Amino acid sequence: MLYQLPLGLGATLTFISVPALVRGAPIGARQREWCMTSAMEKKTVWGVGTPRTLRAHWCMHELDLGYERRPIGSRDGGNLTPEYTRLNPSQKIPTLQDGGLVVSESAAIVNYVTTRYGAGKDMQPPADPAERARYDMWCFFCMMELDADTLYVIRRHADLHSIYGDAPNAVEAAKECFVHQAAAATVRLGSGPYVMGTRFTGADILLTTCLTGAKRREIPLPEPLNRYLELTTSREPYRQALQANQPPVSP
Ligand SMILES: N[C@@H](CCC(=O)N[C@@H](CS)C(=O)NCC(=O)O)C(=O)O
Repeated sequence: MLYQLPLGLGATLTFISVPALVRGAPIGARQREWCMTSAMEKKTVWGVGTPRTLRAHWCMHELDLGYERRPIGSRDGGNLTPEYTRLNPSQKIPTLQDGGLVVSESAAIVNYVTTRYGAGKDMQPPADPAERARYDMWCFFCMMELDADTLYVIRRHADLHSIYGDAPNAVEAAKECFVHQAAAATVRLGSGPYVMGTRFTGADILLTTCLTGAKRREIPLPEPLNRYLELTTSREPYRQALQANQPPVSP
């Protein structure tokens, strides 16, 4: 078992439990590296201006992690440079660098950051396998059913139709699909208030950023999801992340 002790100023001391050492549990090279690395390591978030980049900024702000911001956009060529392509060959944003570690995929970033640094704020994904399954269900549901399968189809074939082609039927079907899946989310959320119950987790970052995307496209949401959004988007770290996610003002 690993424990994290916040030391203030963003530093965290990580140590392994005495019983594990007494039992002679082998500490793998990765785990040792994990133990030795502190929250003081340089962190960089690449990417601004989209709900997917917002996820990365939001989890960093929730956990008060200092980081450098590299404000590249998805359509300004910043994602196509050799420097960025070396970090993320898919040339998509966001990407996180944490010391020597590079993580892409917005949900993976949220889950990495909250797993590694979330203990102090009770934001770690659950350790219990059944609870973890419920947490994973939310994460994959948000990424597949609400994001890739619906919002991103709308993004490509409505907002970016000049690049990806007009597909009005696909856009309409994606909107209907979102409405259907939002109804499922409402049932699963129950009385919440957060997706995992009383504590705010990375899964809430994923759900919120999908729901705000739907609202921007005027997809109607059930009232409980509107109330949920009021709760999650009134968090100070969300507001800070919105600022951090702003593209640079052109001269
Ligand atoms: N599954 C990825 C999707 C990332 C993604 O699609 N990013 C868009 C901006 S929202 C992008 O970089 N698009 C550039 C392109 O398609 O060329 C994630 O969640 O991080």
